[in-house]
Amino acid sequence: MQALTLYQFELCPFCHKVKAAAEVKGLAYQKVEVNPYGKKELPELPEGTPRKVPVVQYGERTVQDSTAILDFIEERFPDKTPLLPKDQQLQRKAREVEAWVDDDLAQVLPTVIYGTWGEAVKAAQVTARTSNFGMLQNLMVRAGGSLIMHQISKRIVKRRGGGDAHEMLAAELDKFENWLGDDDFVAGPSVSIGDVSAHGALTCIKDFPAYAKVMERPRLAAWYARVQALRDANRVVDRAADRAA
Ligand SMILES: N[C@@H](CCC(=O)N[C@@H](CS)C(=O)NCC(=O)O)C(=O)O
Repeated sequence: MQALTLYQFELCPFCHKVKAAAEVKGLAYQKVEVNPYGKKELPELPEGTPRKVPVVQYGERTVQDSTAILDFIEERFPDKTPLLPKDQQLQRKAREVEAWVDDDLAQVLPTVIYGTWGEAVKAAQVTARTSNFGMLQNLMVRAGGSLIMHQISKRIVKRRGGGDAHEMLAAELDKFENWLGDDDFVAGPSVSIGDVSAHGALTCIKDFPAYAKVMERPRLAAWYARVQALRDANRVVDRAADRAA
């Protein structure tokens, strides 16, 4: 199978959603890191559509938006670890969890990555390690990106009524744990788009202190390890083909 090409930012929760889905399904992908200033690496996109990551290319198809991308790969590769439950009620729940990841979890995560100046500096260091850019460009992109994200995080916290970013994340995780209950996966007996969306988004904070808080929750930690095991078992990453930006 030809690899998917994923245009991404390393610390973007929506891009991590796509990586989690591709890995659980056993689809090879190559990453192209996009410079947030100018985003020149992006392929041609239809006029009037947002120039945001993730974007996936597969053959002639270019797909934007993580939810549309997950639908596309599900449609294109239905037999590889199906992520959409056949049961309509379970499917609705899986989609509901995915929508919560997009609208709530992915919004709150930057606030614990970049919320304080200390966290923003740490974020610049983490992304610097994973970058394909040259040294000077890397420094500018990462430090500048962290600065902007720090401002954005302050706005997100304000928009959500203020308060502590880590408490906001805890409230969102409570919601997920309620959905999960004592089950292995969030929408029925098998892994679904709900699980890969939440798992992918949480992967974003793996190198940050907030991750330890997630892992203090036994049921959540067990679920995280369960989905991780599927990603690890099925992953086919075409790392050699990762293109420098
Ligand atoms: N609804 C989109 C959201 C994508 C999104 O917000 N991406 C951010 C990065 S996390 C982005 O590309 N921002 C760049 C910009 O707005 O200029 C999805 O699910 O893919």
